Amino acid sequence: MLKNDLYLKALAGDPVPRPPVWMMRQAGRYLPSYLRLQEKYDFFTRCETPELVAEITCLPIDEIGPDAAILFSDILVVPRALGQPVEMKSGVGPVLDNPIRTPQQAMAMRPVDASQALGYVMDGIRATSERLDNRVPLIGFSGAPWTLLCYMVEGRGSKDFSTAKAFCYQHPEAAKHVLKLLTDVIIDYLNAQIEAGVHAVQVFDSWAGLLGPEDFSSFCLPYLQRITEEVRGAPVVLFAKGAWYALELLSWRTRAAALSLDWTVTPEYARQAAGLDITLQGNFDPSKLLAPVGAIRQQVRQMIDRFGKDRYIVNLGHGILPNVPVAHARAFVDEVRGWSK
Ligand code: 1CP
Repeated sequence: MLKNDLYLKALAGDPVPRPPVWMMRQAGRYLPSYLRLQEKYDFFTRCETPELVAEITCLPIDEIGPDAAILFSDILVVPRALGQPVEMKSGVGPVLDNPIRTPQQAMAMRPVDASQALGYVMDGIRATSERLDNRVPLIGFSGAPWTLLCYMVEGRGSKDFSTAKAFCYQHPEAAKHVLKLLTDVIIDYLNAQIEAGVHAVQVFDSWAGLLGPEDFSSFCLPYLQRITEEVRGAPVVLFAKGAWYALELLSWRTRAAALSLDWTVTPEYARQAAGLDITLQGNFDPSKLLAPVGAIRQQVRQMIDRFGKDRYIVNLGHGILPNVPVAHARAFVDEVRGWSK
């Protein structure tokens, strides 16, 4: 039995004494204890070694105290499993081999058995569950098809992913072949994570906002719909960053338990667009964790007052920044833990 099930209660829409809190990318680069491990092991060694996955996933639980843990891994393990080696270059970010640049390359792609090819993630989940010892729920995750396609075509991070977008506009059939293949693999991957013990899964569509509403409906929505329909046994949270215009569609046309919000929408707008039957998560501007602690605490209280305590999960609007002082992250979480009406 979980000792703290606030996060799962909020996802189910059950009333809670206070909203749960966790931070996107909470296991990463702002924690000195993480940076020490970063010096010792390269990135994918950290992702592939169950004991390291368990240790890193639990760092913020021990040091900061959020109400959920997110598995230490990366969205780019999926392109890697599909045969595109990925290198994490310091100061540059991810660089992928053999980017998809022709329709022939796209059509030649074949799916893999995710539970086998990504078996090390499932081993990491089992090791993490043991170490967490039911203190808080464990969140599994995947990149969304669109966001993974962005990296697989562009070959690296980008501000506009214009090579990836050009590929979709020039070769929509080939792009959709890749999106469908990714969707199949992601569904198997998330189901395998659930079987291995995660309590909920989050789908990161970090680059959804690069598309306008029509292209979102063609390159993102159908695949997100299928994921929420075919992932079984745990709630699915969708984070379509920047796609504020799609909140209504995502709420009504998918089976997501929750929508994660970036900081460009007000609580009132998000609630009105999404309706009352879905949980909302977010949406503190990650840069505001650089404000003085007193201001952070005050704005967190205001955010909860505006979203309301139920059907709400306190989080950032995107990943925590590397230059956030640990004390500020702690103040953010603390303020929520001490909240009462
Ligand atoms: O060596 C390092 O520590 C590199 C930094 C790092 C870390 C800590 C990367 C490289 N990935 C991760 C872990 C990670 N990535 C987690 C684990 C949980 C946690 O840290 O708490 C998660 C959930 C992710 C998800 C992820 N990776 C996303 C989606 C969320 C988001 O931030 O939008 C994306 C887009 C990535 C790609 C990626 N991996 C790493 C970097 C620097 C990037 C972004 C590159 C870019 O800007 O395009």
